[in-house]
Amino acid sequence: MGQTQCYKILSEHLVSGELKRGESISIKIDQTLTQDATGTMAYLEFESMNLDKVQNELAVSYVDHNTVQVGFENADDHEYLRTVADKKGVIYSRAGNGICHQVHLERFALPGKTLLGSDSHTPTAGGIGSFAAGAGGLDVALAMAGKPFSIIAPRVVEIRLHGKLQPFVSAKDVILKVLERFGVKGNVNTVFEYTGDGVKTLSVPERATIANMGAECGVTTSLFPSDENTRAFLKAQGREDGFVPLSADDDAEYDDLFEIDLSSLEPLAACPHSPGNIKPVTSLKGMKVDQVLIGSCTNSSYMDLKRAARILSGHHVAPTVSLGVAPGSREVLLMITEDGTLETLIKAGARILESACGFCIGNHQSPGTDSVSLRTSNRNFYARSGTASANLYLVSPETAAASAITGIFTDPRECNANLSDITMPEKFIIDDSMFIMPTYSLDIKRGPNIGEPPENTALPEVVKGHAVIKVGDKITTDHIMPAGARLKYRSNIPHYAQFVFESVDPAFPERAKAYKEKGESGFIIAGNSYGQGSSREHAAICPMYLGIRAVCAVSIERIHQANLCNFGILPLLFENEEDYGKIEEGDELELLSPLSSLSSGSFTLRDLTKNLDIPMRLFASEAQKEMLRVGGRLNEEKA
Ligand code: MIC
Ligand code: SF4
Repeated sequence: MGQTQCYKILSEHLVSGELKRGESISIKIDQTLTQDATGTMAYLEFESMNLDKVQNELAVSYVDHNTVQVGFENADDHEYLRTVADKKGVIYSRAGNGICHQVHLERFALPGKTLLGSDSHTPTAGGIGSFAAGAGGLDVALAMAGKPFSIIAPRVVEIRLHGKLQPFVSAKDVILKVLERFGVKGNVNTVFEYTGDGVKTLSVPERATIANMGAECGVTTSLFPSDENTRAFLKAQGREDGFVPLSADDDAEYDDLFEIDLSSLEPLAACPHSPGNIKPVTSLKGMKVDQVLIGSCTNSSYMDLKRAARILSGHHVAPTVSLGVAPGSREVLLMITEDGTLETLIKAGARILESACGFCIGNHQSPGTDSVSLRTSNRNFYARSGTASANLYLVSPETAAASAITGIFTDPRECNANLSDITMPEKFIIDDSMFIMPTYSLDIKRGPNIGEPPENTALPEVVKGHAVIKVGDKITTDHIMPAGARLKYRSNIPHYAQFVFESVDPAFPERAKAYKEKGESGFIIAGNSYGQGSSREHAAICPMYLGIRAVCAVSIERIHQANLCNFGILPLLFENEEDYGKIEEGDELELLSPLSSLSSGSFTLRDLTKNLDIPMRLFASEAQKEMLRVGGRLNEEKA
């Protein structure tokens, strides 16, 4: 039987375990990336491992998430990141250089390599044929320490592309189609592998858009073959020597197949408040639009901006619309400056934003009350924009630009612009001057906002307390740990912990702390797909800091499950889904014999208020059980 591309890369990187679907395996990580919002914690964790320098092939630290710098905290974070990178042998990508995934694709990602990043959209590099996964900061710190990364050998779903996209229909519409089919839950331990004759009609940046939003389905990663288009992209980036051809064998066996005829696709939109809530743009036509934002790691490449500008050319943004454009990288900004695209955007009334995450993470550009915001980004979770009442629609740059002109949701196929000559350039403008190479000599600077990596205690013999909160389905890490205005506290856990579940129940932190002070263990009760979205390990660290010892859920997403184990919080799943409905917030709960249950993986949750015994299953590998016993991975490393 032939091999999938995924299993080819995995077998070359296998360190332990049997490469069989569903088995626990560990793989060697070649490259790592961090970004500032998860990076400070990752480097504090790396420092606690007492190694002189990073041990993996290439480690890059990007500053892209929080560059707003209201107050001293962000700037202090950046100084810590710059100096710790220098000391430990990490390349530092300065603020202004662009969004980690876009820049990594341009300058470092390579076919056949493994990449682990402390950001859930790290799979963007799957567009160039890297096996690229997102993880919590601690897992990335361990990879920088040369330790292998553990995953479940995934199911591989073939997504076979046929034909060619019609004008004004783009890569974003392809991934929205995939999201329509697979949704945002139930795809854990899965890899999407793109095949078929349609693949060769897509350039690497377009493939990257598709691979980027596989994260919204919850897959481990997405992969495109490495072919002549990959070679052309690497050549245009002056990196052709990194090219290797790579694809699945013709007789590779997949676990599932989804076929897409690219030529029959139409413009789509993900509607509030989930990237999986897909509708055709034709069904939304005419809806008033207040804000349009083009950018983010999904759609901020040179061609994305050029197509948007071509549609905007000769027009002006509607008086009722605010249009913002954030180029994905300094390279993209240089390219659009040189060829006049920037001028077209400015003349059309666009507000040019910094090459950074910015609006996508709710750092700025919060829309008005009850407004409609069209964005080319990848997440429209409730309250992520900073305005809870706003309605966010995720669309292609073409749909965004067309709607910015009219002020209403507009099908871009109604535009009369000609986009047919917009193709990937043969040469990009290469300027690496915003990367700082390590000298191993600087003293590490720590401002007052930089704390210590927090530690948990070993699993106690008695785990008893209250259901501190009960939440429903699809609780995202944005619900658990808000970013936006709170992002600047990422390096200060006691302060950041005051905002856990802010948009769901602002009284949660006080309640959790009060129980903790009485010596109790806290419980979170959750529905399906708990912890979807970001890789932020703060969604485990801060609840841990507030005394949470167990999350009892119907299902938990992959990265969040790993983060819970890394910080000693038990991820428990209901054996019988209907038991979720029997527990109420405030119920007194106890886990019977937690230490022996940890070994067997079968727990009994006693609801002392309701006088009920509820069977629970531990969602953890053998290696994770050990972390849970000692109170987290850092304790394990120190032992
Ligand atoms: C996101 O898009 O949600 C983020 C912000 O990039 C996160 C990382 C973070 O919370 O710092 C992610 O995707 O992992
Ligand atoms: Fe940044 Fe948004 Fe991409 Fe996350 S999804 S890395 S916040 S641009």
